[in-house]
Amino acid sequence: MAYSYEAPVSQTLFDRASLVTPGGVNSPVRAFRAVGGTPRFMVSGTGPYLTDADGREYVDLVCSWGPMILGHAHPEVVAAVQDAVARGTSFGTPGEGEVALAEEIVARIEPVEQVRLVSSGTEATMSAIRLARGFTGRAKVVKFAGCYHGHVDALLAAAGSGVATFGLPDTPGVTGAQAGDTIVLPYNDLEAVRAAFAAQPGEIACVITEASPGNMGVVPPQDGFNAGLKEICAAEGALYISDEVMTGFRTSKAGWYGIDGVRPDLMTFGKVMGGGFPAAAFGGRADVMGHLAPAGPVYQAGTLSGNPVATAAGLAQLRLLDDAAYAKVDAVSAELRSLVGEAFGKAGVAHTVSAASNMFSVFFTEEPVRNYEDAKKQEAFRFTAFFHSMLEQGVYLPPSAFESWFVSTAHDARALERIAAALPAAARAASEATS
Ligand code: KE4
Repeated sequence: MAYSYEAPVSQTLFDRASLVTPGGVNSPVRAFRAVGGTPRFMVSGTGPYLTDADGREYVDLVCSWGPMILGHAHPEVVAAVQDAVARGTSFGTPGEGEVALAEEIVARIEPVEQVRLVSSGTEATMSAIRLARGFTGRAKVVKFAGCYHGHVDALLAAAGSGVATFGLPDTPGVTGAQAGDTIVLPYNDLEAVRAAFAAQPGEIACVITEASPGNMGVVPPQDGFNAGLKEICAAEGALYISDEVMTGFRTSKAGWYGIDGVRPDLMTFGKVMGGGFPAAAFGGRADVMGHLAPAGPVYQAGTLSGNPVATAAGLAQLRLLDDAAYAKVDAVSAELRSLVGEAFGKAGVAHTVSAASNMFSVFFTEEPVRNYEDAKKQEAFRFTAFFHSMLEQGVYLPPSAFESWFVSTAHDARALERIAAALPAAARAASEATS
């Protein structure tokens, strides 16, 4: 597909990057492989805007995949970082900032009695899985197709042939042994979960789920699903792990837990809690967390865990996220969802705007989307045409139909007007697209 708008400086940078880094990127989704074209190399961000290496400004609807809930370069977050960095960047010792961030998380999220800071969401989920296995003495892990929990070997598994069969490696490099203890089930299917436990009684250490999935597009848990997972895990002696790396501190002050009130045994966090820096966490029941080294036998560690600059950024951001901030993000998301639905409606494009709190995405189908199989049935080629029309008009969407869109408190009327102005032509491009 030829794109009328080229990005010569980004292309030159991409050519350079591709010589020294696989695929030219440090995280695959950034390479635009799902939509084609030249990945935009961004040089700065302010509020709801990003500017690329060719000097083009975009309204940003990725927000660094969730973290930038206050917009880019928020002055109070920048000031907190500048203050911290001037006093040194890493000491490899305990510090007051990591205590304060841990206290902030514990204060906000009642099921989190103790928390351990790490540097990425992947580290958080990997550690939570290990802790669940160490605490229960069991090996098996249940996850759901379409849910992404970072590039953890045990969680890069595809569904086996049947409900209770072992997971299969979903990528080269993950061994059968690493995936073999993972059971991959259809999302929103409690019967499948019950069947898996019945087939392997006493062997499943935990069930891990995105609290409200955003990595297959936004596919919310159906009523009672998360409560059902909690109930089954409690009855079976397994731990219920809610992955709130994406939803945490975004969908409410207490993340998705603040919405459904289902009490996990362990939770994972990332993105928003780092204020744009590498800071993530896992936490939950004190009796479970107490098994973690050095208090207990389950080993886990990290050179930059609780980094003083990262914790300063995360604390500054969380302390600014009061009820008014969440009301603003929710309102911006609701207005944008309405604009998007109206544009696709007028263009006669079959679509579903799927929302979970202020996270949302668009599926190019009007059939219900309850799981990954449903999501894959959409006419994703229409997203490609839509994406590039929006990009050419100065709106930066996630470069995949299977990702969540993100907004911030900084997305003001001017930013929404720029998005609204771009939507009609982009919706028409989606309508005229052919597979
Ligand atoms: P990180 O290791 O990328 O910090 O977090 C992994 C992770 C864990 N759990 C959930 C629910 C997540 O969404 C993620 C990461 N999300 C992706 C966006 N789909 C990050 C973007 C990327 O991979 O570059």
